[in-house]
Amino acid sequence: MARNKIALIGSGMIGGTLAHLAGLKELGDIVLFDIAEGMPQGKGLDIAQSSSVEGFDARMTGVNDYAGIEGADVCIVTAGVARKPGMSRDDLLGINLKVMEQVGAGIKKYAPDAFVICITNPLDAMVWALQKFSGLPAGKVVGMAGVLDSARFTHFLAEEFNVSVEDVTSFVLGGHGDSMVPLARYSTVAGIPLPDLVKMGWTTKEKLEQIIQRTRDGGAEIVGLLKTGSAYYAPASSAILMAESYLKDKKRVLPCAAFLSGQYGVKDMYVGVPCVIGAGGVERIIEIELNKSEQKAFDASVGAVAGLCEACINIAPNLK
Ligand code: A3D
Repeated sequence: MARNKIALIGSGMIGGTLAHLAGLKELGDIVLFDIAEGMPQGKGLDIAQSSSVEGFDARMTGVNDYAGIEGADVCIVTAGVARKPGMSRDDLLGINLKVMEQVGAGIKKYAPDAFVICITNPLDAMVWALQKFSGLPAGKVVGMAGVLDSARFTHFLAEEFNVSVEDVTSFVLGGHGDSMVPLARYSTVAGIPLPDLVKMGWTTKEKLEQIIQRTRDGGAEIVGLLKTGSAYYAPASSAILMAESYLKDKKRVLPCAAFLSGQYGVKDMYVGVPCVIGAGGVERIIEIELNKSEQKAFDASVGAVAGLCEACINIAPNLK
């Protein structure tokens, strides 16, 4: 059987890390695409030279022409600009929307059968625009955000409880970042929900609130420390998990920005919800019942995403 082909559209900090991880996991042959000449070629060559040391077989190719992504099974999109200190994700909207138009056209022409994972910010609006620009089926275009947000939540919870990250499951809904909705009652340590752990004295309500806020601000905390860009290791790991679930038909249940056509009462928008990712793309969207306060937080998150989509339509009326 021929190897899968994975196209990385944008070969910056996340793109390079994606290539390295996809190689280490032998997910397929990798094409790094970027508008910067020489950079995807250089990164591809560097990673390819690590393969003999690490012992993996994957062809790494760098290209500046969309023809190079032809026939890709998976496209992971990070093209655009990342945040600098003081910038919000939404400040990136105007610039990255134009980038999504080019990327969408490239995927439509050369990789119309691919499973597309968008990472470019502001995520929920960019994945929505990318699906429209590319014309691919909505179930084959998803946004990566929830896996990262829940990875951050899980990490902080494991630190608080001094237990293995493997025994913590966390559950987030809604838009990426500031408006995300962590669901404490569905987040567990070895199956024990967080509210029970508060009752058992493992932590306090106040500490839990602090952890939730730190999770919401997780991206900004790293931007503030790095000063020159945003997080890339954990975002890359998160997108690779989604790609692997698709390529291996693992049917993992992962929080993704998925196209909603009435689920949760939302239509024609991408919002973070739990999805089953398998060979069919987004095979199922899981609708859970929300209590009053969760519903209020979810509605606020949906409102924030709707505002971003409106801003996109003002710039590109053809998105309507
Ligand atoms: P960076 O290292 O700047 O890489 C972006 C790359 O895109 C650069 O190499 C550019 O040359 C390239 N690029 C710019 N315009 C185009 C174009 N028109 N066509 C093709 N390539 C182009 O950024 P990064 O890798 O750190 O981050 C990439 C994106 O991911 C940014 O928008 C971030 O805000 C976003 N991001 C999202 C998350 C989520 O959880 C959703 C997390 C972290 C970063």
